[in-house]
Amino acid sequence: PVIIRRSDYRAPDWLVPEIALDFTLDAQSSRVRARLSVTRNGAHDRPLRLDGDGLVPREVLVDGRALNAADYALEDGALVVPLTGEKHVVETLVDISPAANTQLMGLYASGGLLCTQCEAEGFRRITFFPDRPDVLSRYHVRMEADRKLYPVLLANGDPVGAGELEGDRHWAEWNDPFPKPCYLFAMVAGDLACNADSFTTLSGREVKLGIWVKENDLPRTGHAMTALKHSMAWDEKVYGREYDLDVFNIVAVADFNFGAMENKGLNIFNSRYILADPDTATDMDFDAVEGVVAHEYFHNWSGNRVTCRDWFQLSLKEGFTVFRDQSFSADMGSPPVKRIEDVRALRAAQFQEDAGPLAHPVRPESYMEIGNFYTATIYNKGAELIRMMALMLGEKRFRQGTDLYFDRHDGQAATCEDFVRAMEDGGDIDLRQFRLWYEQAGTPRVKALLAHNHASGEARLILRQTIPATPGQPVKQPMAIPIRIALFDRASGKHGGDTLLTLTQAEQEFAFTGFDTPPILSINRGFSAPIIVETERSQDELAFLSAHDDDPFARYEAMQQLMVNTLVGDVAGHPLDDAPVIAAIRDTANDSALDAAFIAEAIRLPSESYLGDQMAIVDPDAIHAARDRLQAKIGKALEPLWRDIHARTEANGFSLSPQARGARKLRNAALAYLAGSGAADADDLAFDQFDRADNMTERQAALAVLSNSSGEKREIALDVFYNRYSGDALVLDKWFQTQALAFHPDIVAHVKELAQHKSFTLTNPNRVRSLYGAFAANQWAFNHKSGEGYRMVADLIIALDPINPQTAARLVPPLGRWRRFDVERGEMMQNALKRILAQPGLSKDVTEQASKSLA
Ligand code: HT7
Ligand code: ZN
Repeated sequence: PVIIRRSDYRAPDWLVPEIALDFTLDAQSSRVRARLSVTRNGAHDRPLRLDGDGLVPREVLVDGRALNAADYALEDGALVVPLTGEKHVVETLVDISPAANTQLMGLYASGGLLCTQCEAEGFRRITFFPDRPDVLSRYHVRMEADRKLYPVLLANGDPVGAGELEGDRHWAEWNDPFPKPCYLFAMVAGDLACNADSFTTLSGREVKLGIWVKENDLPRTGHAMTALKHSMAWDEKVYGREYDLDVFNIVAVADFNFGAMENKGLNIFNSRYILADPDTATDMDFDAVEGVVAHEYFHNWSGNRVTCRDWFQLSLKEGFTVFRDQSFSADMGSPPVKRIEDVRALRAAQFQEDAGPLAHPVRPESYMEIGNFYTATIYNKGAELIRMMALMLGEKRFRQGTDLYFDRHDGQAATCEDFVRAMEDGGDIDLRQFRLWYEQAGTPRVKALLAHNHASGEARLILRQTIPATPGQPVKQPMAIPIRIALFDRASGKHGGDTLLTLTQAEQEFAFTGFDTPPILSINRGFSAPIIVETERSQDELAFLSAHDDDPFARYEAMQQLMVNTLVGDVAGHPLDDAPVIAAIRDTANDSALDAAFIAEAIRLPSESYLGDQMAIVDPDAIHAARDRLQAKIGKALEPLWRDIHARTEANGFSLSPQARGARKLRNAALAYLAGSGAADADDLAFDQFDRADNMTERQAALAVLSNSSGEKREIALDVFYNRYSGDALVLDKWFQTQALAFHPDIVAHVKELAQHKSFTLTNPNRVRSLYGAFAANQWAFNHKSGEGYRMVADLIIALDPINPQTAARLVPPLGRWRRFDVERGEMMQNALKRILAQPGLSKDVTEQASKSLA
């Protein structure tokens, strides 16, 4: 397969300022006529090359004259047309089949709808076009379709005409005045109902808002609409960015490879990020809807008005937009809890990626298949880079930087370098060394040593950074790392101020005066940098911070570290006293000054996979057993507390208020500890919660507890749940997911059975992820010593690849973690990868992931 390199970037040979698209839509066979106005870009004699994937040209015309097949060439699916002048009009006609498109890239059918997904390279499956983000065009789109099957016809931009045709057909025309790359093209045809609303922008323009879904789903669109309006107001207030078209439409579809897509004026969403009501969506789902609606909306500026020059710059739009959606969600809810959740997600996905064979820089140097680079590194680590710049600049100067970035690059296809330069110029800061964050993969490790001199009262903090070798990058340079610290006085429980240090050298010393007694170090407060910090703090010091640290993230982190030390000690056969952990959990849970959602986060045991990440070689069984043991001890030791919390957090009626949500989160945590304690009535309590809950947050949490149980209530609850929600795909996904994440002795057999279940299908990515994605994330189950987990996932990848290679490729990384496990498991994982690679006709997507994972 061909490797694309960043260093090979060359400006496009031909530009396409205008394109007119004419669709005659039909699920089996749709006809696409495209009229491109092309202009030569610079002095050269190269032909026009229009990308195509699986397209057969039925007609090719240049300036109205039909070409013979001998007048053009087809190379790797692309149409190559020699042209003599500076400007031409090139017209092509192709037929495509949405119904046969199981890859869900290009124009495809989903539940009776026809819809598109073009990012990253799906447009070339619709029509011949220079499918690269630096070719920006104005789009005029005409759609024609059966009026009964497809009464609603939507495309980017503003509607400019519609009408009836003979034979019960109709047409619509849309015009998008903003030049855009083809990955932002979108079109939807179907029988859809609309939640219609409006928003008045800061400058007084009225924008018509529409959320389009299947009629039955209309009552579940309210939360998404509120989120959209909040997002529009927030972007005006915080970034000074207004919406720019007269309409903004969102469509929800059931079959989607990703979360959602920011097409100009016509966002297309995986329905799981639009539909929410208390009976079917958890509080986390509500948050995800809010976050993804905001994310896609924010792309209108960070992605659409300013787009990417090439796909190596993907984090320019994704990292920045994730930072923006994270800040928005923090403002809408609890900033500390949001930060804890985001860091947990970063550590679970990105730190693992950075530590494995698929590690890559935030701005990668090469790829085989760009679809494989929609990663936690591009998105989440990319967001952390923006966050660090915002921290170093401060609010005002960061805003000066973003204002300059948007003004300077509006209407352009920009680079990560452009963004950094705008921060430097607008915010007056030197980011020369900081740029290494874009270049160097791997999570920096910072070792912190705190020395104290009684005589002088001086505390010296010595910081040492190392950045591990990653594929293609054996040696690294020291980075500029912003680290927020505070030094606590043991007697008063206070500190003299929060300090932002910038570590720039491999080793650096920072001195602080005025300490009669050795202070306690609170470090990387707020998780100011995406690094792994190693300290030599004792359990007592961590317990102190878990009670006194005024930075909520650092307080949470101290609790986590206390638990990690205890659990890792147990796994390694050096058990520590668990009394400090139990005391810290008790005191935190009883602290009336803390809000319930924070308490629920702080008292939560670290996940098995996070514990694995702390060890040189992951022992999934020992980790599982140690975590179970500690959970049981905490459960038993504090049983009255858990019972009390569980009883007093029961609500009378449903509310989405922060208090009500916090109470549910804490209630579920208490139930989990009670179940862990082995209390005789734990299953009854869980079943009662399951049965009486008026919301999915409590019902699913209770189902999760019962899924771990071997008692009779397990099957009853699973059956009740299945029957109650058998008509609701999104809730059935939860049914699969909950079982795949369970800690049940027969988990592997259960997952095997579920794969044969009548409701399981390979054609819906949500369903595949809900079973196999969840199973692969269940460290204990997936890494079962029989190797059955590896075989099952490999079989799935092989079966799914011909149907949906993108979704198949996303399941490869768990198999690539073989170096992290014992030799036997490692060999079985490698064998699974080799078996995948031996499949004839394997996609580029899976080939890239599997071959890199073996290297
Ligand atoms: N920018 C969007 C990316 C996306 C995507 C990528 C590959 C395959 C399918 C896809 N659907 C959407 C999503 C976002 O970050 O907003
Ligand atoms: Zn995005």
